[in-house]
Amino acid sequence: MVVLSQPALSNFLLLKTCKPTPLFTGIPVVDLTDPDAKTLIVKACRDFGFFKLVNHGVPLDFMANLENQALTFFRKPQSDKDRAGPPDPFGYGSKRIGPNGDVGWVEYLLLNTNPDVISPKSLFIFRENPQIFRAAVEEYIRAVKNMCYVVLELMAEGLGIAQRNVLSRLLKDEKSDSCFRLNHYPPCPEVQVQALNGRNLVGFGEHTDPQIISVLRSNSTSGLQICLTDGTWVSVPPDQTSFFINVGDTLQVMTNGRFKSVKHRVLADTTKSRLSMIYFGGPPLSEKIVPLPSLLLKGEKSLYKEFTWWEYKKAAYTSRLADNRLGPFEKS
Ligand code: GA4
Repeated sequence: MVVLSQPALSNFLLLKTCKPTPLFTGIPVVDLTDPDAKTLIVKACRDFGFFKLVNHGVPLDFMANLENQALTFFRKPQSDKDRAGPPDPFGYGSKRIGPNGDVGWVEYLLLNTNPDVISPKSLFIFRENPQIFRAAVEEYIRAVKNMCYVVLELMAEGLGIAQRNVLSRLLKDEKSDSCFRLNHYPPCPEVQVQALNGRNLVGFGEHTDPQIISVLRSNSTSGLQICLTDGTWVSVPPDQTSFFINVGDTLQVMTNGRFKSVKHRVLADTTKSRLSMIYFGGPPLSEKIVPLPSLLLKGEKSLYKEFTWWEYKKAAYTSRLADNRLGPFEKS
């Protein structure tokens, strides 16, 4: 990976670049109305830690509305947007990701998914057109959460677990520590395209998501890449009508490594802007993260030390994006 240091791009950032790869045609697709959905979900989570979900039942209007509202926010003058920051962790952020020096060609809004907790900053985010933007976020999140419960219940069934809600209960819990992110990747500046020499700016560097599950929807601009189990990076063909589901680190532990949290990253486009919205479903802070007992075969031991979601999250926030965050929690 080449490091590009261009004062014209920014006077303080070292932005990475990356070679785009051809669009991959092998992404598993799960139709939520298919009687076989549970089997296909489990297979995709084992083989890829990732799949595309179609016939999901979330109205396309909800996606389009939120996309429009988000773009209205991101088109505001920088000084207006900055008043909704910094992201500590919720609020508006630009180029800096997390607290430990990661950067990317991205601006974003990180929000709590609990509508009862309205921080002064989110009040600011929603200040202009409050009803419209806030309602669009809430309507979208409500629908995506419900769909996500269905996916997690099918997943439990597919894993042969009698207690269908063993995973979904963690997200349904009123103390569920879930969050929501709107990412805007502006096109790479015209003057820089030549300097990039066929490479793209990294919008969001490679990482795995710490939570149980992530549900992503983007506009029709490509950029998302996932890392296959053999280490190859492939580009995910965008589909604005579908969702992309990621296995997170917590689900990897709860399945004792049967599912792998998928490494992914986003490259900025040279001409089009990319807008993505991601719901990160996490458990309550006090939840002990251990393999699901009903999944363990006779004599099978946990591959991981015991920890709570709070302990994992604390450790995650002292890590860099590309770190192997589960490493220190693996039993030697
Ligand atoms: C990755 C997944 C989610 O976007 C996120 C990210 C968080 C942040 O942007 O503040 C983190 C990153 C994410 C993992 C490691 C830490 C925390 C940035 C970072 C360097 C909101 C999350 O929960 O973890």
